[in-house]
Amino acid sequence: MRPSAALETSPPAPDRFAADVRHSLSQTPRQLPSRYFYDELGSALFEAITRLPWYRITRSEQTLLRAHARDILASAGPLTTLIELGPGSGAKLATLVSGHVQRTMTVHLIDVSGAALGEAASTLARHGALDVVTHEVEYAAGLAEMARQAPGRGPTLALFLGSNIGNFDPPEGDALLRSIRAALAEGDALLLGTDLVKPERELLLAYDDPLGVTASFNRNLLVRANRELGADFDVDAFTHRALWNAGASRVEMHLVSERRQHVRIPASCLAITFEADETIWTESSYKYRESNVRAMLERAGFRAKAEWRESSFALTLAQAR
Ligand code: AVI
Repeated sequence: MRPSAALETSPPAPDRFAADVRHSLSQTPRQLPSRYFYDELGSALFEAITRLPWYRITRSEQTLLRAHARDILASAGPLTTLIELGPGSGAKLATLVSGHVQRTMTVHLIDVSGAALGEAASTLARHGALDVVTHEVEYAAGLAEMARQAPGRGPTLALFLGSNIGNFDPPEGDALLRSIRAALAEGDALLLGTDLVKPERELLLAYDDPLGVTASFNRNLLVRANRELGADFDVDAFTHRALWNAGASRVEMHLVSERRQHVRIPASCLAITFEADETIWTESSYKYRESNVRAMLERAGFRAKAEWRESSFALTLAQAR
């Protein structure tokens, strides 16, 4: 039976989080957007996830960047500009350029989080030869802003690392890669990090770790909704679930209601009855085969030129056609 969702009559709050929660929790199945994981606590929990022995993406990528920085930069050709979407702490870009960049380059960092941009800018400031420009907006808007501000900027390498592409459904991922391509000139390069398909057991341990850090990361969405939207989620009454959807080639994370319960979210003008076992789908993390990565890049106007692999993780350097 379809669970009841009593939508109150007043208009949604102007706040974007409130409006997105209203929209996504009213879908069937119910959802919450994964981009809201990253408040201060969520970012700290994600940082903890990257140190877990079962979550290899970040470590594999750092290993590849450290081992192949010279080759990666050589394949991209002489550069004047770097762009990174979602730079995190700036550690990945610092690893790539460290000791390999002699002349001054401009670096554009794009992220919705001002705190992340501040941290990345100060990490990169320690690498004297970089001029850092930050864009505190969503990726597509940041790319357009960067292209407007620096029209004749010279050879450019864009970076989209950490398999962040995997958190976008394929049509959105294609659209994002197309907007990266639109911001670049023919011959510019893109370095894309993608997590590859691996045995289900390994995938489930990475997204449902024995220490329960990923469970806390997932349930923190409810903590955030309680704090920022005045919601009354009983956080203890929702269980973390990770599953491998082989047909769609993605790990899904859900929050499962342990019992029938009512939740009010005043800022979203929403009151919901969750049935026992009803789920909120909070994240998709797509896993790729190498041929999928090449095809995805082709569709967006790139040609894969070189690839580096470590423990089922790939860095692909592609050139804008
Ligand atoms: C940021 N993103 C690539 C992570 C992933 O693997 O999908 C987010 C994450 N979710 C659970 N663990 C890590």
